[in-house]
Amino acid sequence: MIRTLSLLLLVLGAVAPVLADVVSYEGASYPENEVYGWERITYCTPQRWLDDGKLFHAVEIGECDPPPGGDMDAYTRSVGAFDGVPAFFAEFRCQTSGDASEFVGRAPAAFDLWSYGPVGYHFTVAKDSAKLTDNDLVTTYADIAAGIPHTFRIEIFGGDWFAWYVDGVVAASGVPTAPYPAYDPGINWVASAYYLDTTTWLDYIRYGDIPADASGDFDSSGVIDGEDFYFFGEYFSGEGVDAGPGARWADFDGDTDVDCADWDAFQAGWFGSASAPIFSPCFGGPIPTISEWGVAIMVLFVLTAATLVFGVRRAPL
Ligand SMILES: [Ca+2]
Ligand SMILES: [Ca+2]
Ligand SMILES: [Ca+2]
Repeated sequence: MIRTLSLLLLVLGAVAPVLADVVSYEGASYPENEVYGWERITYCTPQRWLDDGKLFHAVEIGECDPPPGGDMDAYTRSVGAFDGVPAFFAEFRCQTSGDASEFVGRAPAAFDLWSYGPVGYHFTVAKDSAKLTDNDLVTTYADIAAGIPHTFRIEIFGGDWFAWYVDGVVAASGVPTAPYPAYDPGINWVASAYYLDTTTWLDYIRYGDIPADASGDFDSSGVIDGEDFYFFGEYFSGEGVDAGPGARWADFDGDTDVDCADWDAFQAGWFGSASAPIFSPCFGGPIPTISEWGVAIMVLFVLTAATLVFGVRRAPL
């Protein structure tokens, strides 16, 4: 009873969703706090701050040792809860001022799916280039436009197939050496300086089971409810705009966009006796922010406390 109550209070105190089969970091607070549960590892004196749902890093060289190598701000956590799942994804959005010459030092920004076995996927991102080193140590580079954020995504189907997407376009694919997640797997986000000072920001990291197409069920919980609502807004693209591979679950009519026609289907499938919340873009207002969303469905969290306890088990805090 005490554990149930403490979990409920933890959820009510948060503005971040706690999901059953997806884990998300949305930049509303620092990753290592009690809601998100990452472990932070730093070297020298990295600076960081939060602004508008994003985690900013400023890393410099020369304050502790002469280069190469300088400030590092790293975050890690296990993804062992997803060992053996048949279809796994990880997706993050970021922007950095760092140069691709920093790649030699695994800088300026890095995202790793690692393990103690033969399989791993390592992303390195600069202002105008991204690099993927897959489990066969094959390296792929992708040019990206400087000065704007980019979305990186990987989908892994056991030991059968993986695909790496940059802004929704396949940049690399192949047959994995072995299934992943497996072999005591983990995930990292790292901002660091090797020869150059850099500013990097992270909008989100999301990973877990790939939700079923056209299901409206982002967290694969079996129902469409408040835990899916925020993400419907996140992937909403508007009529005729391809919402990308991360949004297939919200594209009910299969025409690549997530628009108000999809919203009609989403709310029609809403779970329970209560109506879906108002979704402003389909009623003439702005897209709700995560904090607005958090307040709006707080009552729903109370009513579905038992479901949330199950959710916490699959998304360890
Ligand atoms: Ca964010
Ligand atoms: Ca759901
Ligand atoms: Ca659609």
